[in-house]
Amino acid sequence: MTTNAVDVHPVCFHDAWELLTNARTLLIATHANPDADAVASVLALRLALADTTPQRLCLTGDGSVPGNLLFLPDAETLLRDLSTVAERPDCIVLVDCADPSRLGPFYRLRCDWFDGRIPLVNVDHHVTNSRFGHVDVIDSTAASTTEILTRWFVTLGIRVTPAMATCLLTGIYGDTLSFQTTSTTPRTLELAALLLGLGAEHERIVDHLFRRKPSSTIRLWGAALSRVRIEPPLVWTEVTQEMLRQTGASPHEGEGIVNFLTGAEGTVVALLFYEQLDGWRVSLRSADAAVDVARLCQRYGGGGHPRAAGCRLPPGASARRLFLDELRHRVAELLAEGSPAGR
Ligand SMILES: [Mn+2]
Repeated sequence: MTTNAVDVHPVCFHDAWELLTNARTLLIATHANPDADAVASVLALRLALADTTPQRLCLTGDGSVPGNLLFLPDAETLLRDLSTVAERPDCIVLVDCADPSRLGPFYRLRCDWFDGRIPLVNVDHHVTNSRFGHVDVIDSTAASTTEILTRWFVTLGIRVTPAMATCLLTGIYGDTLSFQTTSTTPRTLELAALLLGLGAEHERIVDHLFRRKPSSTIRLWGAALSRVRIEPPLVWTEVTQEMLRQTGASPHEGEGIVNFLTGAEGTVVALLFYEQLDGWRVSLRSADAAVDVARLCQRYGGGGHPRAAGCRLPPGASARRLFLDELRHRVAELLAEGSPAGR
């Protein structure tokens, strides 16, 4: 196994494991609008702790699990009705969360659990992570949170079952879009190979993440792609509440659209605006290393990764237009600053 200077220190792995295994009741949670890495991280950690920590409450911040992830081991048993959570856990582990507020509805419901009195383990790979844990298991060079979990288990000699391997590889496949993202490193590929060797179900993962799709997804993509605006260096479209109603799709079915738009001829940043009840959720992708969209999003209270990030905007077309105008200026500046030889 390759190691390098940015590895999580083994002491962190030990400290975090000790906290989790000494807990009587443990909450394992991830962000709202969960993606494959988020759900898979919760499930892998739940399985890893099966023998040591019998009482594990597992949930996503909004109680949702995308339908294409229900093939994962016991995914259907994640808690759906967040209001039924009563008992205070004596330890919490958040996975794939740059900040506890990323839990969304659950954070608002139980914000007193995150005031520092309950020991908190923070396992994440977002460069914008606010290091809020009592133990932070953070590596922003990891391609996914499950990549960190895999290294954690390997380092401590925790047995990785085929079911765990399927979860862990699913997170890597999801966050790297099948090893396409620049976050994919030799270590990512080595760990993926290791997980395949441990019995991860490759065919099922690829099938559920990248092939199967409901017909509502096709209709939603059709509607969103028909509204694409190519305004170099930006390309953008939207998923409105009206489009969701007309196509019968749920919001997460639009998640891949922004990746599809990335790299459109003449453009550098792709954006997808999701209409929410309280404004817009914006998802951004950069096709150029000189443009760090996580930093651009931080100016609006958002964050993420250099090439894939998000933020929120107030409702209305004018807020969106202002954002697009400012973004166009910033991107042009960044491109002018970047090395001309690089393009
Ligand atoms: Mn992730």
